[in-house]
Amino acid sequence: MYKRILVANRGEIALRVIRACREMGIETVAMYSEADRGAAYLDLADEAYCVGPAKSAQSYLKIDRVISVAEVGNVEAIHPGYGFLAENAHFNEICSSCKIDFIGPTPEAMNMLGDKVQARGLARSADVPVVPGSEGLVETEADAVRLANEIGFPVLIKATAGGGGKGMRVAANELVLKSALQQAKNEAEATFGNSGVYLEKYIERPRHVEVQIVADNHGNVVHLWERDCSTQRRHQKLIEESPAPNLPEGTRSEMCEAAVRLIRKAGYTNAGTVEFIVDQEHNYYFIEVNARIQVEHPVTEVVTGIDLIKTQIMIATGERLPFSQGDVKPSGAAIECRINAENPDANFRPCPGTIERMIVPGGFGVRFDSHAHSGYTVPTHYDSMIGKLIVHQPTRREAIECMLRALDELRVDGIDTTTDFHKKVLNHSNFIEGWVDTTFVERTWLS
Ligand code: MV4
Repeated sequence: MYKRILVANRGEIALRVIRACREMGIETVAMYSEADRGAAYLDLADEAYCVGPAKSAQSYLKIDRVISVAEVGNVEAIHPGYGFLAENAHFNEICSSCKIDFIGPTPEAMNMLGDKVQARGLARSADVPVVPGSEGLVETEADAVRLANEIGFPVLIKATAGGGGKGMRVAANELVLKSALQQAKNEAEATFGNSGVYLEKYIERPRHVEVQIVADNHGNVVHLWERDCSTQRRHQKLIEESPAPNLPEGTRSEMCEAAVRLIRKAGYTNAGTVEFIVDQEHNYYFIEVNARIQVEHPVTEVVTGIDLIKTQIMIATGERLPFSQGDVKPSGAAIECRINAENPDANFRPCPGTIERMIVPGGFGVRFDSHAHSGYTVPTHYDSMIGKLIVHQPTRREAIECMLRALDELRVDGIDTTTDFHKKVLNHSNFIEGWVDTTFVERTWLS
C-alpha cells in the first residue's frame, strides 16, 4: 500500500480523497492555488503546497507545477479527482515517466476512449449498442448526406474529440446538415485541435443513465449498477440517483453487462463510468466513457456500500478487487443534489462570496460532502459547487421525503444557492413519478 499520495485537486473532492487516505493510513500531500490558500480542508492533509496563482491554467492545470509538488512532497501516487488534469492522457504519461502512479486508467486506455469514434468502434466490436450513425469519421458533405438519409433526420454531428455535450450540432434536414458539417469541423478544430466529426441519429428527449465500473489489473471487471443523471441543465447535472426509476429490470442488467464488456475490451482499469442514453422505448445506446471518478460517485457508494475512492487506490497499488459481481448487492434508493453557489432565478449565474452562516443537515441516511463552512469564501475562479447532499433510504419515495427534509435543514446564508430550486424539482409530479428526461428542467423552468 502507498505511504503517501498527492491530491491534485481542490474543494470537496480533495477533502473526499484526504478522508479516504486518512482511514487507509496513507499520508496526503495537498496543493492549493493562491485563491484556495488557508482553506480549512487543507489542514486535514499532512502537508500542503502552493501550486500557483488563482487561475487554474497557472495552477491546478499546470503539469510542471503539479509534478513539482509531487516531487517535493515525495509521493508515490497522484489522485487527480475530477476535472482539471483527471482525463489528461499527457499528464498521465508524464506521471508514468516520473515513476509516480496515476490513480486512474492507463494513458493508452484513456487515449483510446477519449476518441469518441474509436470508443464507438470498440463498443460495436463488444456487442454494445451504439446510436445508429456513421461507422467512422464523416469526411465529405456527400457522405454525410447519404448517411443522414439512411438513418433518417434529425441527425446529430459530434466531434470525435468532444464529449460532455461540447461540439454537438443538430441537423433537421439536408440543407442544415450541409452548412452545419463544415461549421462543426471548424469548431472542433478550434476547440480540440482535431477536426474529426461523426454522425448519429438524434434521439429526442433521452434519459441519461450511466454505469459505474471498477476494474483491477488482474482482469476482474465489476459493475456497481447505474445512476440516472437526467435532471440536468445545459449539460450541468443537478440531481443524480440510483437505481434509475422506471427502468425495466431486464434493460438495467443488460446495460450493466454491456458496460462490463466494453471496459474489458478496452483494457480499461480503475474506476470509470460508461454513459448511455435511453430513449422513450427503453432502448439504450452507448455514448461515451468517463475515465475518472465522477462528482456523483457517492450515490453508488451508498447503495452498494463500496467506497469508490478506497477501491481506486487499492486498484492502483495492484491489489485485486476484494469483491466479485455476485457480492455487489445494491440496496434501497439514493439521491444526490448538487448545492451550487448560483442564483437559479438569474440563469444560474454563479454567486461567489462569503458564507456568513452554514448549518449542515444530518440524521438517518443523510450525507453531506462539502469543504464549505460558516465563514468560508467561495472563490470566483472555479466551478460553483460547494457541496453534495446525498440521502439513502429503503425506497425512492422515502429518499425524496428525506431529501426535502434535509434541504429544509440546510442553511447557507450570505450567498445564493441551488437549494430551493432542488425543492421545486423534488416536488414536481414528473420527478416524483420518475418520468424525467434530459430536457425536463429546461422545458419546465425555461432556465
Ligand atoms: C445525444 C443526444 C441525443 N441523440 N446523442 C450530450 C452530452 C454527451 N455526453 C452526449 N449528449 C447527447 N448525445 C444522440 N445521438 C442527446 C445528448 C444530450 C444529453 C446527454 C446526456 C445528458 C444530458 C444531455 C443533454 C442534452 C443532450
